Formats: sequence, C-alpha cells, structure tokens
Amino acid sequence: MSALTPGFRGRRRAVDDRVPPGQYTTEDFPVLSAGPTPSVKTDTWTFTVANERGERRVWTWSEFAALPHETPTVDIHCVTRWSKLDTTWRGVPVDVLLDGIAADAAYAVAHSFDGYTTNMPLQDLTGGRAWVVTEYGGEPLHAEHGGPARLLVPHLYFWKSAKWVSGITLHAEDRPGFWERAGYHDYGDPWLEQRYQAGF
Ligand SMILES: Nc1nc2c(c(=O)[nH]1)N[C@H]1C(S)=C(S)[C@@H](COP(=O)(O)O)O[C@H]1N2
Ligand SMILES: [Mo]
Repeated sequence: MSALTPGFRGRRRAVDDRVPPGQYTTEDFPVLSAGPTPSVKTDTWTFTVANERGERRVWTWSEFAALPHETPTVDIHCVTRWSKLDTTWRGVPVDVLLDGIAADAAYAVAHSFDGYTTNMPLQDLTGGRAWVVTEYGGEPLHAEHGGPARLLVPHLYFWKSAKWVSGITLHAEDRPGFWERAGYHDYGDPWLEQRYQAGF
C-alpha cells in the first residue's frame, strides 16, 4: 500500500474503528427505560439549569425553541452492547444552556420527569459534546425515546443520555444517579468499557 495521502486524513474513520470494544452495531433503535414512558406535555414543559449557589435559569418550550440549535450526527453506545452509528438529532448545545449562569462547578446531574437521574463531570456536558435534543431523524423525538426532550451525551454510554429531561443541576461534589447508585460505572466511557463498578 502507498503512504496515506494527506488529503484523506479528514475522512470518517472506518466503521470498525467507530465501534467500541464489546459492542455490535444495530440498525434498530431499541427502547430501554427503567419504568413506564411518562406523558410529558410541551405546554407545561420547562427546562431548568441550577447551580450550586441556587442561581437558576428556566425555559418554557417556546423559549427553548428560540435558542440556537445544532443538528449533530453521532454514534451512540448502550451498555447492553448495541451501538448505532450516524444517528441524527436536533437540539440545543448544553453550552448554550449554561451561558449566563455561573458554571464553575465540577459536577452535574441530569434530572428527568420520571424521577431518573444521571451524573457526570460538568466538563462532559460542555465543549460542544452534549445537547438537549427534541428531534431524532428529522422528526419530533418519540415519547419512548425521551420526547419531548432528552439529553444527548454520545461520548458516554447511553444511560447518561437522560430521557424526558427536565433540567441539569451543578454541584461541587459528585452525586451518583439512578443507575450509578445501582452499580453502573460512575463515568461510563465506552472506549474503556467502563460498564459497571468493580464488585457488581
Ligand atoms: N429518564 C430516563 N432516561 C433514561 C432511562 C430511563 O429509564 N429513564 N434509561 C437510560 C438507559 S439505561 C438507556 S440505555 C437509554 C436508552 O435510550 P433509548 O430507549 O432511546 O434507546 O436511555 C437512558 N435514559
Ligand atoms: Mo441502558
């Protein structure tokens, strides 16, 4: 083989390089919820960001819709071993939601209307790596996949992408969420196979 052509360096990696260890790819979109799908109505929906000092920002559905949106295409990886490549979404970068509130805390918790929570370092929600999405595949997000809005943090296992998300709270200390308290890994990097905590 000839040497790599410099001009090809920007191409997408081969599919195999995009599937983390222990994962297989699927064309389906499995539904995984700890409980029943809650009915979340957009006319009463709000999204709240609150920091550890008690400062908060709240958006209604129409206010949220007026925020700058992006349309990320990303690969997602579920701890139950399916990965789905090139999923397309539309939503607001978390960076935009943190704009205007003091966000120097080290940790974040995402909260959902079904009572679900999941934690991560705040840094993992910033830098254009996380969104609150309201569309999947060019259509409004279906309720079973978290509609009207879910968190999308594709670089971590998919349990971090809270469905029916209602807000994000910032904390000085790490506060394990629903699955993390039940033995899932605190961080959940699919490339390091951080599936479960030692002992589970
Ligand atoms: N609110 C809420 N979000 C949730 C869950 C849940 O039970 N409740 N399950 C998590 C888990 S374990 C996974 S794998 C993904 C599944 O998302 P999907 O059903 O759209 O595939 O959602 C995550 N977000
Ligand atoms: Mo999961």
